[in-house]
Amino acid sequence: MDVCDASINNRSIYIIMRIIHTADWHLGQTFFEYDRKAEHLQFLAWLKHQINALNVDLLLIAGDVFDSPNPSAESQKMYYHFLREVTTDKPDLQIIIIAGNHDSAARLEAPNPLLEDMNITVRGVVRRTDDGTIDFNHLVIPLDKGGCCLAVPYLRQGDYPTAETYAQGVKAIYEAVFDCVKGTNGPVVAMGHLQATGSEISENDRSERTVIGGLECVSPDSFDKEIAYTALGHLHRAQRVSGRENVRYAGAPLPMSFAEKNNKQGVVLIDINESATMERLFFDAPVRLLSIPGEPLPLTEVLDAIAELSDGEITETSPYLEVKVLITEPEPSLRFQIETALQTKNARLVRIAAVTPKRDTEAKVITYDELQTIEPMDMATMIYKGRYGDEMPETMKKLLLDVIQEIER
Ligand SMILES: [Mn+2]
Repeated sequence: MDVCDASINNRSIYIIMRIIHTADWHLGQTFFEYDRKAEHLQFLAWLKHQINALNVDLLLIAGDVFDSPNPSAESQKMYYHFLREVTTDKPDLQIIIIAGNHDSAARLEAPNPLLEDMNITVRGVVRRTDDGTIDFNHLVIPLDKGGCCLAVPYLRQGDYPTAETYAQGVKAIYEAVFDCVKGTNGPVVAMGHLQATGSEISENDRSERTVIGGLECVSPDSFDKEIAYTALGHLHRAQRVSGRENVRYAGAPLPMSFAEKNNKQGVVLIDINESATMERLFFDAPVRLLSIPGEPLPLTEVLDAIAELSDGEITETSPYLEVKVLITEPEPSLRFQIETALQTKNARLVRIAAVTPKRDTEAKVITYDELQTIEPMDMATMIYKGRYGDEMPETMKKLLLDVIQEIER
């Protein structure tokens, strides 16, 4: 467990408040073709248990509740069911939710008239007053235990004051919203769905970039030093930002891609007293992500690695499997051989990553004139070498030559 302390500068704080910060649920996400409903339900049940067992006062959900702006009826049911149950079990719980870039801001806010009766507030849309100025006060939510929350949702262009860059616009809105609460009593907490400078994404993995989406980096200076805790969403790896203990990403509760397989998932528990104390609560994701072998290896060795996996019936908790194969020549039956080897195994194949060896990247430039005169056989051997890093095998050369001669005749 990592427990840290961050003193809250000079604000007179005498209230004790216990917060859980979570984000990036991505309800409705499918992992490759697999539905993750069962995993999400387990997380929500675990979260509900934590809230009750730890007597939490405030739940902050920092965006990307849903994976899609148009969530399925099933995903919405899961979400409302959770909200209903958790507030029934614990009527004094306050919940604040902001929209992320995956959510539809307006859709997430639509049930507010009903949710507000349950002490749940959703902020998705940045409102403007009749004269066109941003309604900063609307983003300030008073907290039951005293103090307030700056509930700033994911910001789209036009949501922030005029600025040269996105990052400057975001900074300006946080400063303006903080100005609204300056001098008031009680702790201030902030929320955001953004990418902060000095934060790390899991790995240089294209799939994660696709899931989180690239946002322009926002300086952590945007969050005033007097803010007791800033609850961020968007990055799936739990972390503090730029060494500031009290500016954090809770991380996603489920790994969203193989790049995240070594992350620890969970939520952050924050106690606000004279200082803010943070502790991570870990959720053991019910489905493991397996990636074999450690490094891409030729197919025969990959098949050996598959043979070592445990046998068993496929259930909804069987691991998701990625298989990494080093390809040095065309292997048309690759998928078939892998699937056959997996037949009795307790693992669900979701991806075959076929990797070709590192090769000279000096691509030979061919002029148009050369293209007119190049022999088909030379073209084929060149492309083969470029793709597999090796000479084309003699048997293949011979077969190809037969075909070429057949055509020429
Ligand atoms: Mn996001």
